[in-house]
Amino acid sequence: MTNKTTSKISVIIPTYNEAGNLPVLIKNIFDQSIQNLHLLIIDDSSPDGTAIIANQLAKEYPGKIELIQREAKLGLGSAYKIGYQKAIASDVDIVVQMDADLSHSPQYIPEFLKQLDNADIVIGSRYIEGGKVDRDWNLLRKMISKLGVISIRIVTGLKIKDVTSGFKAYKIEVLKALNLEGLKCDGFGFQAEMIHSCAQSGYLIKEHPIYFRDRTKGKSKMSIQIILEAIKYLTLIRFK
Ligand SMILES: Nc1nc2c(ncn2[C@@H]2O[C@H](COP(=O)(O)OP(=O)(O)O)[C@@H](O)[C@H]2O)c(=O)[nH]1
Ligand SMILES: [Mg+2]
Repeated sequence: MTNKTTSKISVIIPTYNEAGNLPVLIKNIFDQSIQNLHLLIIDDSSPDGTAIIANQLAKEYPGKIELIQREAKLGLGSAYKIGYQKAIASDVDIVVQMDADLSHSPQYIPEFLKQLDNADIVIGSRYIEGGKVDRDWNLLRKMISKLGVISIRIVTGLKIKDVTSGFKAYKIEVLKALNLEGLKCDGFGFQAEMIHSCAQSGYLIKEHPIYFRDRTKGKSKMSIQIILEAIKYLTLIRFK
């Protein structure tokens, strides 16, 4: 159904304090010269003025960037949901989602789009052959990430290797069919919840190797609350 030359692509980018990263990210995305590609930035009133930067960029790339500004930090999961709903309502064929902190390289977007010819969802994966986490991650950081991924795989029974990746591409049909309101997590658990729902609905999910580079500007919003939330909801899912 999706035709490469005419497909409308929306890249959803949630931001919180990413003023230093956004200009580089956006230039890198448009440097990929992907036809009919639009950006949807969802900013939660970042105190560092990310929205001001986003508005300036929207002027530099007329008609290509839309900014949704929310009045408070309402979380990653709900930012994605708004982005998906917006894409569904605006004739989009393919949704790509990525972080704004340059951990997800736009060079992979064309590769994801190609993979969607034979899949419903593509996951940018750090944990399949060819994928890698930042070479500067120390052993503890690697272990925590791996432990998270493995626990989620055990709890959900998912066969996917990188269940917490936030770099993905979806055919719009998938997002239209999912019960987005039924998703409860707001942090990185949201990624696993989404993939779990997609797998349960029988969609074809492919992993594509990526190199995950650490952010050099700004701070991670990962917190112990986000980890606990993921554990709680995924346990509920398992025993439902
Ligand atoms: N709109 C919005 N974006 C968020 C929120 N929390 C994180 N983000 C963005 O989501 C992406 C991933 O967050 P990040 O802090 O890099 O998480 P990490 O990579 O797991 O450490 C980045 O683009 C953040 O700016 C939030 O509450 N609201
Ligand atoms: Mg990050």
